[in-house]
Amino acid sequence: MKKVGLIMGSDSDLPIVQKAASVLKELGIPYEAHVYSAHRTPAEARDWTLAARDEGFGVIIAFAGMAAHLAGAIAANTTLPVIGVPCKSAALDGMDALLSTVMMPSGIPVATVAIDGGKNAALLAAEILALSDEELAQALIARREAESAAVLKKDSGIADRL
Ligand code: RP5
Repeated sequence: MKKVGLIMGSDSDLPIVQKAASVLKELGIPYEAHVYSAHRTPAEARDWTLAARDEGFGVIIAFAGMAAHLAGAIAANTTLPVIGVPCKSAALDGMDALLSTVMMPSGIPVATVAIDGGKNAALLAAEILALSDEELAQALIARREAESAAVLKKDSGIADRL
């Protein structure tokens, strides 16, 4: 199976990266994590990205806060699918990173998930890999069914809580 690259702009993004890593682990998807900043280590971020396809990566998830250009900078150097996770910071509550990540100019796509949306980023990466992996596709269907069952269980108990 192809690997997922988890690239964070700073280790302060780690709690959001952990949300993604735990979903990938649960689904048995191999991943590799790095701290590469688009502005502090642009050469390392570029070199890793240029080698990613040959190294067996199928999807890259980029996590960054503030003026978050990491996902876009990575997407500029690969045609692998790049998922951007805007990370919340103190000043603007993540709106800065959300807009910086989602408003990519035409031609270089970044699939942006919610602010601090590490879990959905991993699930989206899994869905992309599942296009060519039937076992993973079935695991995602089973996961959805378990989530539906959990909601229906809450539904059947809600009257007792009112
Ligand atoms: C971004 O700036 C990082 O992705 C992080 O979310 C934010 C703060 O970085 P540090 O101050 O932790 O280095 O580049």
